[in-house]
Amino acid sequence: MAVGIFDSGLGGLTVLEAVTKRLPELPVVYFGDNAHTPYGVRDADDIYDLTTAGVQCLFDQGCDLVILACNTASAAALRRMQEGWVPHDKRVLGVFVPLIEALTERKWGDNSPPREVAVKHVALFATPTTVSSRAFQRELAFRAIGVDVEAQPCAGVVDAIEMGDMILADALVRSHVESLQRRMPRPEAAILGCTHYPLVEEVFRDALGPDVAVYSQPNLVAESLADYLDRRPEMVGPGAETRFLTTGDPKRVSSKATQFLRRQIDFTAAG
Ligand code: DGN
Repeated sequence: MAVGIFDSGLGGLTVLEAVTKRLPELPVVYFGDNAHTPYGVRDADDIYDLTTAGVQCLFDQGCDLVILACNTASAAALRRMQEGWVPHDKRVLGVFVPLIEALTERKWGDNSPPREVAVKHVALFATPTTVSSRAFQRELAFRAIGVDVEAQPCAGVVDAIEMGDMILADALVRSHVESLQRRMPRPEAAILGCTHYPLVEEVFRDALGPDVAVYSQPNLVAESLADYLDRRPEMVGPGAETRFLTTGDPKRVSSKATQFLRRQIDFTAAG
């Protein structure tokens, strides 16, 4: 039994890298819906249909636990999937909660009432769909009070990364940071609320300056997963193999993934 990692494209590879580093013995199947990326401009029903199709494919591959390593899919589809679609013997988890828990210094499953936290001004960078869902603000409101969140929809960044145009991605990130700083000049923390953004994390850090604490998902998700599996060892079986599936052209997707991760990655067609 393996853990499934789902993304609309290549961004979830940043989570996969952190997971395989933290849990080298874990068998993992990665699913990239590259034929339909980007999700950030699609409507919620469309994202729900695409996400359930991808997660079903991972269930069919023997994954009983699937991580939606895509904030856009988590924002638009996760709650609906958990409420009416996920079978009782399977789990689908999103990527917001580990990040919000780190920001609010809470442990997984701590359901005590919201409380004052040290960080008061938070910048959120995410896709237009994630920003308009207000899902991060909702999760934050469960755990913390008095936090002011200024959200910047980062149009175009995912597309530029998926095209491999890192010069364009760099320019777009800097202009989105500038635009946010006009509304919130001095955030104490910044959330990178899209799994593609760790690929341009250094640009965010550079544009935000040294005084802003940057919260990025891969390591936080890997740590939460390790903790979760510690308590539920029956959810995974032996074998450290990692497999990569895509709805796109496997040759083209493999070459981009190899370029991003700087190691050979071989995708096969999702059946
Ligand atoms: N990596 C996805 C996310 O975390 O939102 C990007 C979604 C997209 O396809 N735009």
